[in-house]
Amino acid sequence: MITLDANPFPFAFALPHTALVIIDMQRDFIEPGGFGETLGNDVSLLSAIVPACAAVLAAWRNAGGLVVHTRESHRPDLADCPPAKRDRGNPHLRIGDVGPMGRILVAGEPGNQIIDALAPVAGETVIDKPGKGAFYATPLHELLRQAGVTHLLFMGVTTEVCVQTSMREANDRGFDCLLLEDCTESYFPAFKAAAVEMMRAQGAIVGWTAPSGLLLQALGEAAQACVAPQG
Ligand code: C5J
Repeated sequence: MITLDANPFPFAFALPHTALVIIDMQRDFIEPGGFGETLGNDVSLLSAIVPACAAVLAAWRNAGGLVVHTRESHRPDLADCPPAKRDRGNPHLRIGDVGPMGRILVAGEPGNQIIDALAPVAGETVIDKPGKGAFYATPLHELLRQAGVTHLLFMGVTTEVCVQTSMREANDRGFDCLLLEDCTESYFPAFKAAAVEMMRAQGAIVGWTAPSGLLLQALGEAAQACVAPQG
């Protein structure tokens, strides 16, 4: 077992039964010219977490942990994008419109790809999700169940939208969830702070939170223990 001195109390997990879930680290949200910017947001806030996410991903891969990436993405005919979603806000480009990185939030378009620094490697699962939650209209629950996963570590964007929705969905499905605080971001810093607080409040009502340094340290110690000579 690995135990992190998390908030509001320690979070213990077994590596073979835990997945790292990386929410929507796709060009549409992180890079200029995508969905995030068309909604009027400063995308540089989100790109600032990429180094911390990359360090966790590298350590988790090194430990042999299961990795799941998600992308917020719609079919080219937008049959899975209801007007209740497409008509929101006042963006200069809506979902499905052609922008500098191809059609906004449409599967297969350049903007829909996960950023190079966190690109999936062979064997990692990529879930295309039409909603904000990673479980809605996707095979994720069944996939995790078949893999014997009981615990989830979350990172990605945005904290109060797709990350929080996915954590709430996961919690309702019986998974113990931890959010890596410095590996998630919002276009609105106050919303990130509030989301982190509300998820771990009331005795981790949605889940735990911890800085990624604690996970990196624990994974390093676990690796050391594996190579240390038996006394
Ligand atoms: C948003 C997301 N913010 N991935 N999507 O629309 O959080």
